[in-house]
Amino acid sequence: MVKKKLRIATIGQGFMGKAHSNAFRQAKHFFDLPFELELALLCGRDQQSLETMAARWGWESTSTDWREAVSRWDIDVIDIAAPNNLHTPIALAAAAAGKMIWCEKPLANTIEDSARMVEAARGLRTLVWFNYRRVPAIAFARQLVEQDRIGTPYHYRATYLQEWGNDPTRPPNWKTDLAQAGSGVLGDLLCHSIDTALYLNGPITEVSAIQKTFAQNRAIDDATLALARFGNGSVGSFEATRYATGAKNRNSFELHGSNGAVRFDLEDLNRLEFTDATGPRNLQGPRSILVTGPDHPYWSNFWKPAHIIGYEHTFIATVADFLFALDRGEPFEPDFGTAHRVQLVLDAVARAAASGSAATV
Ligand code: SOE
Repeated sequence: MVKKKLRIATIGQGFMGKAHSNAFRQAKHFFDLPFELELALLCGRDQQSLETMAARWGWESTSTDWREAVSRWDIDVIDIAAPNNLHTPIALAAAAAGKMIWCEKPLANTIEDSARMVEAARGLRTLVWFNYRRVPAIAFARQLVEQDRIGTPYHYRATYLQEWGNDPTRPPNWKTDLAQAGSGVLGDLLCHSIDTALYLNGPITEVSAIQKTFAQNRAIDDATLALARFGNGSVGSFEATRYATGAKNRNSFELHGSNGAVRFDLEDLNRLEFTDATGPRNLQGPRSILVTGPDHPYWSNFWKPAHIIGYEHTFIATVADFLFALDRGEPFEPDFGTAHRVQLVLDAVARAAASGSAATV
C-alpha cells in the first residue's frame, strides 16, 4: 500500500534538531506508521554545519531562513527546535500558512504568547515535545494511577537536577541568555517536571516559589524551587537547578497515595519503583520494576524484555503516537493546549517567586 507522505521542515540544528531527525528516521523501523515521513528541509543559522548535518541525517535541502520552510507549498509539518524566543513567531507564521506544527518546549516565553499560539493553531494539528511522557516507565506510572493503584494522592515530589551551570569552562549559550531563553531552568527543566506532574496527578491550583541566580552577570534563574497545591487535594514540591553537582540529568518524581507509591529517575530510565500499600504489611516495600516487558507500554515496539531502551526512543514514540492519532482523526497530547496549561503554572511560579507570596494558577 502506498502511504500518505508528510514532508517535514525542522528549524533548529542543535541537540533537539538531532533528536528529532533521528526520530523521523527511526520511527518506521519500530512502528507500522500510517504515513511516510520525508525529511524535506533543515533550517538553521550556520550554512556549513547545516550541510554536514543534512548529509548525516538525510535531509533533502537546507536554508538559513526559517521563512522558507513556512512559505514552501511542499512542506506539511513545521517542526520548531529553535531557541525559545523564536517559537512564537515561527508558530504564528506556520499557523497562518495552515501547516501542522510540532514545537519544542517551553511552548513560549510568556503566557500571552502561548495563548496567541493556541488561538492561531485552532483547527490545526499540533504537538509539543514533552517527550518524557513516552518513557515506558512514566506511561506505566500513569496506567497505575488510572487503575487506582496509588489511591488518594497525598504527595507529589519532583526534581530536575543538572550540574553544568557549575562548569566555569562552559561558554555561555542561548540557554543562558534571557532574551533568547526567556528564563533559565524554569522554562528548560521545570517545564518537564510540571508537564509530568499534570499528566500523572492533575491540575495545580496554587504555588509558592523561590528562584536563585548563582552565575555572575546573568539574568536567568539557575535554580527554581516551588511548593504546589493540586486540585485533587495533594501537595507537591519541585526543584529544578543547573547547580546540582553530581547530577547529570536527574529528572525524577515520586507520588505517594493511600494505596501505593511510584518513584522514577531518568538516570535509570527503564525502571519504575512501585510500592503496593494494600497487601500484607510484613511484605510491603518498594519493588523495582524493569518496565521493558509484556504488558508494559511500547514493549512490543522496541526490544525483547530487559533489552533496554534510551532517551531517543521517547522522541520516536512521540512522533509515532502523533501519526496514529492523526490517521484516526483522534486528539493527540501533548498539544499546544496542554503546553499552554504548563505555561500557566510556570507563570504562576515566576509571579510567586517575584512577590514572595503564593500565586494562583
Ligand atoms: C537541558 O540541558 C536539556 O537539554 C533540556 O533542554 C531538555 O529538554 C532536557 O530533556 C534535557 O536537558
